[in-house]
Amino acid sequence: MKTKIEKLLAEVHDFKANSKEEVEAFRIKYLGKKGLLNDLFTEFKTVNAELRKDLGKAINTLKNTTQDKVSTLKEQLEDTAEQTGQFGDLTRPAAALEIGSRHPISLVKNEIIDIFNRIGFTVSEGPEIEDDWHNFTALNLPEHHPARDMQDTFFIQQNPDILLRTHTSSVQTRFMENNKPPIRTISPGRVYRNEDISARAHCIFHQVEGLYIAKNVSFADLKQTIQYFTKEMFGKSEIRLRPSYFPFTEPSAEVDVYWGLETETDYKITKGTGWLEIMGCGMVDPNVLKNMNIDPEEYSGFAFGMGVERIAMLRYQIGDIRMFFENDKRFLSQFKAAL
Ligand code: 2NL
Repeated sequence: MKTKIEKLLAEVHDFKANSKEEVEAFRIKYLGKKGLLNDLFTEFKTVNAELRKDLGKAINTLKNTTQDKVSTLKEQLEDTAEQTGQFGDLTRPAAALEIGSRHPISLVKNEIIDIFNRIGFTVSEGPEIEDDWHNFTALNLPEHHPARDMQDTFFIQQNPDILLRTHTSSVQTRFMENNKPPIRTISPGRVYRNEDISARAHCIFHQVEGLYIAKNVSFADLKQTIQYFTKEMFGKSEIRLRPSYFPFTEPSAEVDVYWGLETETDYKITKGTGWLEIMGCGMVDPNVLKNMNIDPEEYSGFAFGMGVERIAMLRYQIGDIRMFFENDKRFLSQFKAAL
């Protein structure tokens, strides 16, 4: 009997299992009601007194060893099930996260905001659905004014008083209603014009307009401010101001920056002149100040406006404005590293 027990003990020691089923079969074989150990205990009852102590010890050792073996194997199998089972290998490297990127329009808009923040301009925002007063009339564009044809307007439900803003000047008329001079603010935002879509124009685009109203603001202040901006934005500070017309400024000017004629692209985008138009500006028309209850005898101001898409196209050498609105990931993912 002693040899039988020792043989079984060696078997238990050497037993290996690959599944819970195998462990369970092993448990039943040894520890079950009709298992080998029960057989041993039955046989043990017939053993004579001399051998009882020694054999009893051996059977107990076998029983305990078998029980330990079963629980150890069960634990091991559960651990591997967790590691390689339904969740796969939990120690494997994680799948790479797809990191998004800012839209180039946001990048450029934020940079413009940054540049003007540094010289004391705050950011003001307003509604995209506007009324006639804030978008047109207050800006020296009364009904039937021929300049209203300069921008074709989207109206809301055929109501001629409610429209999608055609420029963010509407934000600045609201700002002047609610704030007294000195005023130093820029208004970035989306604007709408009923235009045919092409490589150069879109019916939805973005603007940043600036407004500065205080005592003794002069055209020289305007020029210096714009020169500071072109230096910061493009690294170019040679500018020229060409006389122009806007209903809300007098005098008005178009701003050109000297881009250079170093590359073939420079030739193409400047039509061989080296100069590039980047924004419009002027001294706030006294009529606009009066409309806003600001005394033009006491205060003067300048204003400017630029298209963010145009600046972004120059900045990143993008040839077609429609790229900004297509949300093609191949285009957008190129701006991951930018700012
Ligand atoms: C352009 C030209 C301009 C303004 C915008 C403005 C706003 C107020 C009063 C006077 Cl509240 N002027 N804005 C002035 C001159 C030009 O924008 O080409 N924008 C894309």
